[in-house]
Amino acid sequence: MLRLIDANLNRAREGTRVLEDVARFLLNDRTLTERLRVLRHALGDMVRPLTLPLVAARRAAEDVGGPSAIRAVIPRTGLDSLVAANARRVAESLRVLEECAKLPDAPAALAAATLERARFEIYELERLLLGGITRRTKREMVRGLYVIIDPAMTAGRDPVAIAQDAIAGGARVIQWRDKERPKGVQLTPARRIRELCQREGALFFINDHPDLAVAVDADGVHVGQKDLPLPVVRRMLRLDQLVGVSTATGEEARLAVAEDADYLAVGAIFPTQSKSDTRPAGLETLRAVRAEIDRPLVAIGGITPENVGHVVAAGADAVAVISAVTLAPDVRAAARKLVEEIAGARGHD
Ligand code: TZP
Ligand code: MG
Repeated sequence: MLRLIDANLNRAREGTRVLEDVARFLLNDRTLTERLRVLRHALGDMVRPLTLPLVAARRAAEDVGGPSAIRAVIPRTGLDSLVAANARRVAESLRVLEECAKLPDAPAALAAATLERARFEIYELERLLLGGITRRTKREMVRGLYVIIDPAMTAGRDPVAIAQDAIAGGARVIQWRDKERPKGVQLTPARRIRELCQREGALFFINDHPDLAVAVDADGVHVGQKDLPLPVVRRMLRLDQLVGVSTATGEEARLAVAEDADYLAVGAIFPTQSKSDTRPAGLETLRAVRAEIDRPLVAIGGITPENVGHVVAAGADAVAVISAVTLAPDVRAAARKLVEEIAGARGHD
């Protein structure tokens, strides 16, 4: 029994250590790192009285359940499968230890209740880690042309068709923004655009409404300074959904990052007719925010093919527009022109 306990304890601690390193070095997530560290230490503390007998019983080469058995179940294709494999490794080992703890001749130090709590904690931490990994991957996709579809700004045309043409012209991110109609009415067009985006590999955000973002399974939600605060929005979303935040000053940008926004919109860079209550941010603000913040930055407000080069030069990762695309007579050509100008300003293509 000592060998069984030792082998499973080592597997649980090694797996937790891998998860901890993913949280620390790849996700830079202090909370998750700390929770994993606490769990690993709790296991260590529990079996400290057993250290000598366990080490004396160890025969590492014959340990049960090596990692190869796990690899066969979950192919390693990326960070998410690494996390899933190690979470399983930890959970399985904890389960074996739990069973050992219930045996009549189990060492007194082995506490079944502690082991069960640790196993539930690992299930929860796995969910959080996987959500964090997906968000990190999707953040990288907030680049290039970002088109906001407002059904009141399509020159009478079908907003779904406008989204389709914008994507065909090269838009990589689409946002649904309806300030007028009830959410029940928005559901169908938002769902259809969501499907389009999924098919074409574009990201899809919902403006203002986290509940609608959950309902249509969007990649995330975009909120302004007067919408629900970011931490509240975060709790309403699935763990893998992103939150973008509108900012007009360095201070707002810093706060948004402190609250773990996935990307920041900065604007209005230029005067715009499309929104009445904008605050001027300008290229200077964009440059200043770029200098201190390494989350994706989306410039917004009055951006056209003529001025987009300055916006990219000031450090924008993505460029959000309404009128330059959704009011254009040829939506696809207007999107393509912006995409070409963005690529040209970046110095490639
Ligand atoms: N937020 C800041 S400016 C703006 C929004 C929604 C409007 C952008 O529209 P346009 O037509 O690209 O200037
Ligand atoms: Mg808003």
